[in-house]
Amino acid sequence: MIKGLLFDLDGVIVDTAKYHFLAWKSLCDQLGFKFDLADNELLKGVSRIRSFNIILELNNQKMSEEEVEKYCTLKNELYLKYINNLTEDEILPGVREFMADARKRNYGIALGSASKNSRLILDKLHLTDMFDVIIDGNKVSNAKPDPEVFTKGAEELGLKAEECVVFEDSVAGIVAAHNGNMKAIGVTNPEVTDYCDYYIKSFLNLNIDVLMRKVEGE
Ligand code: B16
Ligand code: MG
Repeated sequence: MIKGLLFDLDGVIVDTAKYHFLAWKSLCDQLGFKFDLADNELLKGVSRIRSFNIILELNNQKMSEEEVEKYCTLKNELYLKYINNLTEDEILPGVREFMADARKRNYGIALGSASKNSRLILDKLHLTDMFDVIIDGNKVSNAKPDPEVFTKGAEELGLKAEECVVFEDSVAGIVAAHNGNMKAIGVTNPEVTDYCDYYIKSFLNLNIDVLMRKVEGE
């Protein structure tokens, strides 16, 4: 029986991918690198450092660890300019209502995000209180598709992996859930339909009992 819900952040709760794109694009323009929306798709669910390494690979470039760190810091400064203006209006449709309903029904709720900015983002969205547990890029050493972010979430909720289900918009995140023996519900991104156990377009008007019955295959 499912007792815990593990939520990815970017692409599930809020569309911050567009701000990641603008920040990476601005950095790439400064460096004379190519970077477009198709490239940005490869960075969804991927850690900041890995993201920059993918950009370097796409541009046939190599940099020292120090330089990588320097440019990742710069990218984050550019990204935070957008995040500082984030408001509750940007919560994806139906998310707050779905989470409030899940809390009423005593599901454990955890965040499982690669982002190191997740606390700030949840605060800006006034959603921090919805979570029993927050696991993010500051708390894990292995990035998705490693399951660490979700196995830690389940552990801190006091639940077994098979008692949890993951909501994810990225292939890396769905593979991470499966690597941790958890079912994965694909959200918002049709590109993940072939990978997830069940797909929802959005949380709008989503009935949690019906969804859980489908996921548990009853
Ligand atoms: P930050 P998620 C991920 O968040 C994003 O999808 C990914 O594009 C980003 O590079 C990563 O967080 C790290 O974010 O630079 O804020 O630490 O989808 O796992 O919630
Ligand atoms: Mg995501």
